[in-house]
Amino acid sequence: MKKVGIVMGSDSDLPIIKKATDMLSSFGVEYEVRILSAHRTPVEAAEFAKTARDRGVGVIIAAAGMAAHLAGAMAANTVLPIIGIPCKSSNLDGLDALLSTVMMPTGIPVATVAIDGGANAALLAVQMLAIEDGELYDKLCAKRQKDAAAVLEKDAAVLEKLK
Ligand code: RP5
Repeated sequence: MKKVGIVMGSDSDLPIIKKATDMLSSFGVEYEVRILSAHRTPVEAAEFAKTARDRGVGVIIAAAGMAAHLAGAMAANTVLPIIGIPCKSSNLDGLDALLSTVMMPTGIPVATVAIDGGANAALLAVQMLAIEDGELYDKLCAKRQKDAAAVLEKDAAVLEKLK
């Protein structure tokens, strides 16, 4: 199975990435994690993207805050699918990173998840890998069913409580 490449712009993004790695681990999907910045280490970031496929990476998750160009920098250097996570910053609550990540020019797409959406980024990566992996597909279906059952359980509980 292909693995997931994960990059974050700073170690301050680690709590968001932890949500992604926890999710990937729950599916038994392997990943590699680096701290690389589009602005502070542009050469290394580009190299990471350029060599990702040769390392067995099938999809890249890139998390960054503020003027968040990391996902775009990944996309500029590989045709592997890129999932961008805009991270919340102290001043603009992540709107800065959201716009910087999502507003890519035609030809260089980035699939952008919600601000701080580490878990969904991982789920989307697993869904991409599951296109060619039946076992992974079945695991995704099982999780959907489990999550739905949990909501219906809460629904039944609240109905009982408010009778
Ligand atoms: C971005 O700037 C990083 O992704 C991080 O979200 C933000 C702040 O970085 P630090 O100043 O905490 O290193 O490049």
